[in-house]
Amino acid sequence: MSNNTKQPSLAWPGLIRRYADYLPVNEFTPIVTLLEGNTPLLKADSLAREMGGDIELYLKYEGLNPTASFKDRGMTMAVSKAKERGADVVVCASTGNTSASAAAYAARAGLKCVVLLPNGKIALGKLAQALMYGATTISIEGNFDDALRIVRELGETGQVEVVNSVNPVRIEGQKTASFEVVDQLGQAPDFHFLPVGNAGNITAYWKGYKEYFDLGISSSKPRMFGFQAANSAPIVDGSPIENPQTVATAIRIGNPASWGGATNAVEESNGHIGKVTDNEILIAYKQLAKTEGIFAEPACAAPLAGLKNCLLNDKIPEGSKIVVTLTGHGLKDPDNAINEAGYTPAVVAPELDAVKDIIGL
Ligand code: AN7
Repeated sequence: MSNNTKQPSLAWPGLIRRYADYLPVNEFTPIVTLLEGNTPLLKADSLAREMGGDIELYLKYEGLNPTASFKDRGMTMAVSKAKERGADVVVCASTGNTSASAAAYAARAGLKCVVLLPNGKIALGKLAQALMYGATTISIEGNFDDALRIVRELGETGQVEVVNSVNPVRIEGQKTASFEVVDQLGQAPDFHFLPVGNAGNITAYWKGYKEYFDLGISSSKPRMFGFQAANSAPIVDGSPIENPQTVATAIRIGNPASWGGATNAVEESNGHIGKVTDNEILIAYKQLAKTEGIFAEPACAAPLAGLKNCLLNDKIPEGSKIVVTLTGHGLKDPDNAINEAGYTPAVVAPELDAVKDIIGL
């Protein structure tokens, strides 16, 4: 694999080319990319102060990927490998973001894409993406876990390529987020917080941190702290949940495929897996946007709410460097945004004085 030395030095080549040495690709892999990765790591001093923590807080803003979620990291790998193997059709089950990403990368690769979605529980922006990118969209009268079960069965026919994170190359792509955090910070953080749904991402982050450590690129590894929504918290509660519910539809998952990966990350890193209520999620969701000017979808607020609770319980030593992954963009879910922010515009005559009255000038 060449590192594409012809690129001008400032051009980001996409994460496969950037991290090719650490990924299962070779010179014959057809790289399907939308130049994903290289997302900002934003220092969040105001939010840290509001949370009452004497901490160094950084936000890894994955909403700035090409389809506006972290899923693009795994999908550039999954679709590239599918193309390398000569697949014609990629298939996934999804709470929304995986389907948006799979549909985009399949379109880019000229492959067919089929997505299975839990009927009525998909944020509007994600559905719009899957439709616009031309995926065949099937609504399952059930939840994500039902959809994933069917996708696994489809995979066993050998006629389609499954691009859920049960496909190990998805995890390979997603681990590059940890590489970026270390490259951006100059070291690993003390703690890494993230939301947990199907548990692929916490598995991938931990793999990435371990690999950079084993290669001597970083000299420490973070403690991994994952958060589920209270009524969709099978790992915290210790058994699968038949009918998971949460306002954070991205993580409305009752039987995570990478359950073992998550518990392993938590055990090996001396980490923690916790749960937060929908009310705590919605408070943190609004607080992030108002305090930092960063709009992330509700699932991203789960680790922020979790961090607040950890600070209240004195679980975090003073001065700790903490990274929180904001996994998806706020525009994905306009319904929750408008419901939470409230939309009660002052409707006035089209005159300067009327507007000045409202402003109080
Ligand atoms: C914004 O799209 O499972 O624990 O089907 O969209 O790796 O599952 C999405 C998950 C966190 C949880 N934040 O990550 C799907 C899907 C956002 C997400 C998660 C998801 P995992």
